[in-house]
Amino acid sequence: MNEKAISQYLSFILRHKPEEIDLTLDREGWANIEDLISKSQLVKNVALDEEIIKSIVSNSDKKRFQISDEGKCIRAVQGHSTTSVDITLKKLVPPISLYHGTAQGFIDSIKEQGLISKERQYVHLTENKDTALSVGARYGKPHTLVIHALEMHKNGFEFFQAENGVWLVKHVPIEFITFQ
Ligand code: HQG
Repeated sequence: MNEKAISQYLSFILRHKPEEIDLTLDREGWANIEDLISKSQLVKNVALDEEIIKSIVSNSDKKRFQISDEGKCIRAVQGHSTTSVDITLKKLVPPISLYHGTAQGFIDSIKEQGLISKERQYVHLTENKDTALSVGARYGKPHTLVIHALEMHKNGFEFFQAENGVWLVKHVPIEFITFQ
């Protein structure tokens, strides 16, 4: 496997399906690195070592992963669907506007329901328009939506920011979305 494939594998295990290799994540999402290496080999025949894991963590364009201070554990900083994880996030006042990247095929449904988190724990928002475009392009013709984040916050919605800067919110009702 090349680094990209290993990064996708780590995202899958650390965000979605740790049970697939019988790995335990704590509430904060941490997994023991030695365990991850031995169980990946045993169950999936995926060959990992500390060096490749640390290289992927530091090269991740979106800073998806974090190594614990003492160097023994790894976690994904956002994007989880597994309900075994509930990361303590910084609750912050958001900027006036944030962006959400989506695809053409979802627009009608978003116009009815607003933004929902689907399988993940949160709706993901970004300060960067280009990031939103590339996130949306994963599912088809991309669309960038403007989210009136500060207005939402004034109306009682809680905003969190993950370690890598991604903004997280549980739901975005339609009245706070501008469709461009
Ligand atoms: C859409 C990536 C229909 C939503 C990125 C999105 C991100 C609706 C898709 C992170 C809807 C869910 C998350 C509604 C939302 N009706 N469709 N009511 N509400 N949607 O992958 O935000 O590269 O779960 O617009 O950088 O695309 O993996 O979420 O298109 O931070 O590290 O449903 O994943 O990071 O898709 O991406 P996802 P997302 P990584």
